[in-house]
Amino acid sequence: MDLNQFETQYDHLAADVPALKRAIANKLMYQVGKDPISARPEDWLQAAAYAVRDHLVERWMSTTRAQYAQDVKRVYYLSMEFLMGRAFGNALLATDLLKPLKQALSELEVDVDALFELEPDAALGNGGLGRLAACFLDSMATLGVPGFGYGIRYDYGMFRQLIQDGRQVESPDYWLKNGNPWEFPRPEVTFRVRFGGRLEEQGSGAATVVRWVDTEDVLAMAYDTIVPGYGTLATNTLRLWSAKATEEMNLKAFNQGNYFGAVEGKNHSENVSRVLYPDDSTLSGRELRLRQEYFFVSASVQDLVRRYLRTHASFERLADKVSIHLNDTHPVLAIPELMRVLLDEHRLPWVQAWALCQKVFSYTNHTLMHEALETWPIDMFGRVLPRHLRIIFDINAHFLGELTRTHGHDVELMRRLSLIDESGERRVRMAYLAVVASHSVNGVSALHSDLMQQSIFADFARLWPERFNNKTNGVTPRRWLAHANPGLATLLDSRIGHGWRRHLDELSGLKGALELPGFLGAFRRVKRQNKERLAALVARQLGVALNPDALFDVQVKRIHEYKRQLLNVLHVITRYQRILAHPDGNWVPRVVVFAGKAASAYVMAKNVIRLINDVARVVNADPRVGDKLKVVFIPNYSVSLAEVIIPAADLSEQISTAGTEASGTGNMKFALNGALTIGTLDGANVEMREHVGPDNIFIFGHTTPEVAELKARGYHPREWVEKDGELGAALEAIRSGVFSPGEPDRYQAVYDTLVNWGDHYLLLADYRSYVDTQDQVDALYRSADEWTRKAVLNVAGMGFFSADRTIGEYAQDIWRSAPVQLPPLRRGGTA
Ligand code: GPQ
Repeated sequence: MDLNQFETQYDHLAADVPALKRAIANKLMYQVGKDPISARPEDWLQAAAYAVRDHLVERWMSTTRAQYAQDVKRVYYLSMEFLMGRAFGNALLATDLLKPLKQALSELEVDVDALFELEPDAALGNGGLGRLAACFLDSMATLGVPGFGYGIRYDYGMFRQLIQDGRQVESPDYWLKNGNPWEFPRPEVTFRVRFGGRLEEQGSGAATVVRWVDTEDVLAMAYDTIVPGYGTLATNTLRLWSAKATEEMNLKAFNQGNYFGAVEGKNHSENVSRVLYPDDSTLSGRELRLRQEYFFVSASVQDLVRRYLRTHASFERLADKVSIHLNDTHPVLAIPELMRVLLDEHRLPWVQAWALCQKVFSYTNHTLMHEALETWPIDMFGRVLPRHLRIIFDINAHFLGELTRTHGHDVELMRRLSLIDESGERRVRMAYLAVVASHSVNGVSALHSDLMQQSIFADFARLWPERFNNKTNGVTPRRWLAHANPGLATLLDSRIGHGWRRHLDELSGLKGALELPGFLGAFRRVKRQNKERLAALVARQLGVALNPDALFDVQVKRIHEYKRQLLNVLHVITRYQRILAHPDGNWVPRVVVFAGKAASAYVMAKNVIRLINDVARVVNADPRVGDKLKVVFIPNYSVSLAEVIIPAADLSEQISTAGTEASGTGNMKFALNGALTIGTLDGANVEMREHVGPDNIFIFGHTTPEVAELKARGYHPREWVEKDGELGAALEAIRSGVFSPGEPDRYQAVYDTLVNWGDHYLLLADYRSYVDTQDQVDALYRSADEWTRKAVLNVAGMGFFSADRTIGEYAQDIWRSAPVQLPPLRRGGTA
């Protein structure tokens, strides 16, 4: 085909205001099908989104063409979760269209800011793990890494959280109800995914052929979303799979006479992509979850093998052209699935297929917490995926055979390392399968990667030390600074230039700005404006008036016992009690902000949400307190809410028990936006302290070895209560119903968890050090310039925590992939 005819005929998209106005009006009428006279804001939003999307399409096509022409190595990032948030602002950043688009819309008499607020978040993830995947997509595109995201197009994303009478109520998030202008449906890209059935064997020994028959099938249909890079032509693809009933299912519906019954069956098979499991860092263990995991990895593996075979005649070069990265264990079934495709469909010998797997796969671990480590009962597994269970048994037999050759017949070692847990109900250990099949296993912060090799994977780390490595997490500066904090972005541009968006290390240039006249004041004014923006949101949503001069102390993240929101609450109560004791004291006014969702079945986390709301109600209504202390729980924490909350924070709470938070990424976003951190030496806090300097971060509490020692010695929470009057008083207020006068024993279980049932996460042992450190926070806040200096030094030290740095390391050390070569981006968006 003569591609030039397209080049010459295509009317290059103009980015000036009149052209954008024409484009938007055009989309409104011919794509959305609305008369401007009756168009709703939602219709204008769609029209504007289509108009902006057009500016990415040419880049997308030239990137894909270049990838093929250069036969690059492709990186497939498999993840059950992509917590993307809104797409519009990000596309405007990439295309540099924010200003002209605003102008165009206002000339069309559309309220621009209200428009952006109408876009639903793509909330296809729970928290840190899913948001990390989204930041990584952004960085892969920006660096030109030929990266594909593969995941599930859930009809319902993370639930919407309502707070009713102080309690969390979940409501479904049907984010697709107005259509999704950012996706391209690909009905022609559809794969058959098989479940159930039984195995038939022919032949024996090495020549055995296994056939998987009588399966119940589902179709996986692709939906593509453009992932724009920043400051580059390079764009990547996020391909999400949606379940569709097979033709047989449709025919059955037609022929059987039992129309409704058959359509029900069709609905049933389409349930596999219906809803995101809202469990963060816990294994749900449900069969539908296992089906979801297999559904999306099967479609992805079939798709990437087909793409490889388009340009290669054999599998010889597979490992030079393909990397498959497993984001935690959720996509680990890709391993037996690739084995199945190579063995059963392409008849490769076992040894060759297995060698390819080990070169292609790499795996990231995101937690050491026992309740999150995936294992599946053999019975269920065998019913849903009999062929894959057989392959896993074979992998295990080869692995244990090899172990015996190298380490002798050590039964205890085999029991510990086996892919099958034989203690009790037999279960498949998904994390072990990932380690055995991958050439690289990484943790997400220096501390976590060390602990991972000392704890859950200790035996494997002794066996294959070269396989284990660290890749400290990072966040994208485009969304989390340029987009979320335009005020700070403008100030940075004026002092250190524009380059930090792609080279975050350039933030270190801020150190030189510290002494410039007016800089600290300008920095403070930006923070103050962001606090006003958040205060307006809180006034609107909760009817609580916040004083923007107060210290904004913020903890936003999933509600989890190990993250210790309750420790924060204990401090709030202590502060409240101190204020009541000395109402005329010279208090530093504080606003304590909480937000976060609890898994729907996590009773203790839901209790914590209710307690926060009860404490807030009592404190905020107490006339003796006034502006000295305000407490708010902002409902429905999400990416788009984080974009408003984080830039407004003075103090960032990162207070998990040392050794429990794998990395954290919120911690990085706060510091990047000029908040000081109060935190434990946990996860990436450890490295943040090194990068911002120990004088510019508030560290408290037991360290990881101290936690271990305390537990080994025998931890008795009651002893810690008895020696600390303020701690006793705070706990007693919770227990006796000060915050739930209508139901005084409402928080008996919360109290018991801490005082009588072991205080598993050592809140009481860290309380004193935490509260004393909070006093130091107050003292520093009294000297505005000193505080601001430290805040600036936090921003200046955050260069390392760019997801671009992280992805650069993955590309170099793990994937060994080179960037696609493209002409530089010219203004106007084309090559
Ligand atoms: N994380 Cl295993 C999740 O958000 N969900 C999960 O299911 C698991 C981990 C988080 C982890 O708790 C954070 O410390 C990390 O910063 C984040 O993954 C990304 O690595």
